[in-house]
Amino acid sequence: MTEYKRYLITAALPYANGPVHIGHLAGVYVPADIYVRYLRMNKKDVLFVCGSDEHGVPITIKARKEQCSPQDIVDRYNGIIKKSFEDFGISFSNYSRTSNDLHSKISSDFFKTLYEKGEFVEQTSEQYYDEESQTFLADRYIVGTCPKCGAEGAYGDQCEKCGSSLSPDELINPVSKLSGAKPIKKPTKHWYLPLDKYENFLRSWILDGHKEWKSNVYGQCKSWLDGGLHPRAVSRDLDWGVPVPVEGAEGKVLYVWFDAPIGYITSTQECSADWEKYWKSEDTKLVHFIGKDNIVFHCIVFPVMLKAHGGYILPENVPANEFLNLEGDKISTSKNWAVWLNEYLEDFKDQQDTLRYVLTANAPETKDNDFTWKDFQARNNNELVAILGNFVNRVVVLTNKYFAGKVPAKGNLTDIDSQALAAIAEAKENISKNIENYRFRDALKDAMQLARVGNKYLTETEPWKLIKTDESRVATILNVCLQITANCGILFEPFLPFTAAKIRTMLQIENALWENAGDDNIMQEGKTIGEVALLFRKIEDAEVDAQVEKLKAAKAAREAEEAMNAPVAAQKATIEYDDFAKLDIRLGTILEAERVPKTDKLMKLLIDTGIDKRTIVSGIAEHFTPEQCVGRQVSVLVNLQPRKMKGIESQGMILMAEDANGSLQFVSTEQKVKNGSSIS
Ligand code: B3M
Ligand code: ZN
Repeated sequence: MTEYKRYLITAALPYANGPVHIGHLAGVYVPADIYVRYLRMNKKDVLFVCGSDEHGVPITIKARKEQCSPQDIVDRYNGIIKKSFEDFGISFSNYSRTSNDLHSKISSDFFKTLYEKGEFVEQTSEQYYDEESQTFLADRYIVGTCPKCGAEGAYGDQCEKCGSSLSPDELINPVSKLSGAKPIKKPTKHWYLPLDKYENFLRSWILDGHKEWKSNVYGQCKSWLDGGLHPRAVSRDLDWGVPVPVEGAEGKVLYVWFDAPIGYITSTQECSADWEKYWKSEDTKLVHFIGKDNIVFHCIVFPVMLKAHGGYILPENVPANEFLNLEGDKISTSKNWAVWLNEYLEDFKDQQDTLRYVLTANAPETKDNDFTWKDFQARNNNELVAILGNFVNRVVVLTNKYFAGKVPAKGNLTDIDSQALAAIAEAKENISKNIENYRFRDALKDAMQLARVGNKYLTETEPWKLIKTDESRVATILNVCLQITANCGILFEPFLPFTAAKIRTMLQIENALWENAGDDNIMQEGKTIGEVALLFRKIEDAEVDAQVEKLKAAKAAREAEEAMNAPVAAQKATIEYDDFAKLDIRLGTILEAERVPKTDKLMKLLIDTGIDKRTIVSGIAEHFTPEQCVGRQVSVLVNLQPRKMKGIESQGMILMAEDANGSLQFVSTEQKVKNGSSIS
């Protein structure tokens, strides 16, 4: 690895509009933390900065929904996020927030510098405006049909379905997210960063200079560049954000994607008086850990900002990951389909490393991957418990039992011993190489391979059978095992810091320096070890089943909430009284109900209308079972022209309440009413 004097590692600033979930962890924070821990273990000078991204429309939308201020929202989630990162062992040097004063000043000054250098293009253009709520509809305040994939509900800045980034003008049938109204166009002035002017610089910096970047990252940059760059607005008409620091910009703030990456600089300034060295000196290696939806901002927009400003270094690498799905579906904060870190930490106390392990072993490094609770359980029980945990436990217990907790003599090594010991140096070398190349999944496999070798060696040599007859052979075996265990206590540190620390405590190893690993005589004869401690516990079926149920329940609750809040259909055109008077609506009781064969939707009902008993076919079979229908009173439109459905004549129609989601409910009277009573 090229020698750098210092390292500045950034992890994407999470939006403070919800807790952090496993998708964020797998994509950004776990790999970044592995990398940083590895660098620190190699005695590198490292700053690892992050913070909450507290501006932008997702936050103001959430505040509006909860009828509180944006500041309330970011205070709440910044607290939750910060604490859960700490508890999970993400070892930031500093965790800042973009709503603090220092950040306001730094991002404002940054803008001013570009402004004074004449780097912006000022332009007045027609933008969508909601007359009802008197606001311009930036980014997520406007929704419509995606022009690329046709999905409904695409946002003004991005379609979550196909991932395309969009501008509000591209949306088909745009509506205001605030009022549901059709927006009008109104002129407004904004400042644009002319990315197109920097195309040559970007081409030579990325396409020629960074062919080693991950292919997903390089490929996205190339397609942006080949598609042609355009000036990008860096201001918005909003009242939440850093005010645009120039005259004539009242009511305008910096675009969240302008101030957020500057948050990395703020966070660095907060934790180091030497911050300039980290940002301005060519012998610093700057690496941005992000998810794939942030590639354009970190590889194109922010570098152009830094370049236009002057004096700053550029990222050496941007190892973006793909997405992690959950139980086969896309993780979604808005649909409440996620495993939230703060909840995981409550449900699985002291099991941070199990999640770290699963997310790394299954990291979406080269393609989207799926997290399932069954896989989580299997990896915990079959890998962590059965291999690493089992091995370490047996070694510590046997050493305490046979040798009173003292490292026994190595003695004469046979082939099988030497082979097992050889795995130590090999593991160290492979892990180092893979971590340095951002292949954390492979690196973890290499570490696990060492535990596997140890576990297999112990099983094959069976010291418990030899102890009565050949104590010196048992000494050799346990000495070899202790060397492997000790190395696990160091080599697992970047991945499983809680577990590695426990191993080191058991073996009384003081520090976790990378230079100490790879040694097959790290545990010297006569050294005392400590008591055994539990590394991993088995996870039961009931626990993971409960998690799947919890997921489904959370999603259903959100759907119900959305349906409750969805705008109701507009009133229909006015009718004459006579039109209404023609309808004959009666209360009736469902006597019998059965599904119509070979259909999903239709239910055949026999109804006592008070007038007669008649058959009505109704499209309610997806919502109710026949048992739920029988005995219910319903309103029946009795004088509707009879109609044949699937060969059955339906003599009327039952009336039900239908919400925005299309879910149906019986409309019932407070008390039973005589069948045949009319509704008028
Ligand atoms: N908050 C987007 C995200 O969470 C954004 C990252 C900012 S990094 C400067 O996906
Ligand atoms: Zn789309």
